[in-house]
Amino acid sequence: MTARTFPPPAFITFEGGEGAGKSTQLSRLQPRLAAAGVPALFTKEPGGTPAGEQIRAALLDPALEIDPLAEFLLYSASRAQLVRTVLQPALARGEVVVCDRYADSTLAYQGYGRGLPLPFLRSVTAEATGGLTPTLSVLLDIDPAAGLGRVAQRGQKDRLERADLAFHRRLRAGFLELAAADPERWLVLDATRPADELEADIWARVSALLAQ
Ligand code: Z5A
Repeated sequence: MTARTFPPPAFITFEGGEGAGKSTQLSRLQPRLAAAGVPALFTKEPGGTPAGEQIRAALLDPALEIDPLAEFLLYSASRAQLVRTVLQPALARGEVVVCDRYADSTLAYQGYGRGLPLPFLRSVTAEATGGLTPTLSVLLDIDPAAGLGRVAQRGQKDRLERADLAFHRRLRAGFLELAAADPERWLVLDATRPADELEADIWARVSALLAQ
């Protein structure tokens, strides 16, 4: 019997503003990978570990005022824990890792959004990630007014959803700039298109990556 050869480990991230449809597309990618027999680990940032979930609760608590530098370091702490205890071990086991947000969210939100210097963010992020960079990043791009409109029905807003529209416009422009600087890594999709079409485009790119 011929041994089954699995694709090489790949690290795929989903990025975008609020309400862009990341969770929707992640929940569609998961069964497709499973049906293809690809061992995959799905996780998210901030969070994905017991320590990270506690950090997440603080970061998204609307009652807490958190200084931008402290906020950045908390995202980095959650990421350092996730990379070392979850992502690297899964990749070492040969699994495909799919993460809802990763370091590019830091550059977009804390850099372009909050105004912290990008070289400083990149330097600390390189330490936190140990240099682990995504193979593929899917950017679901949406006008912030539309994205925030989609999530408005959810009730109480978290700390970042309460930030003003100008903040969300800056981070959207940031994501687009990051993607334009590294087109090989990024798949940029218009997130206002029907979810079925987006799912098909994402699967086409992911299956091509796994076939390489
Ligand atoms: N953050 C940061 O600042 N720095 C960092 O380094 C990191 C994160 C890692 C995490 O929040 C917060 O942390 C986030 C950035 C910040 N900001 N905030 N707030 P989160 O994990 O709670 O939330 P999120 O990542 O922003 O996800 P979200 O708001 O839940 O949105 P989503 O997952 O992208 O969307 P969705 O839940 O799939 O869809 C939203 C709605 O749109 C829902 O009703 C869907 O049915 C609908 N939808 C989805 N797709 C479509 C299409 N194609 N057409 C029409 N309607 C659609």
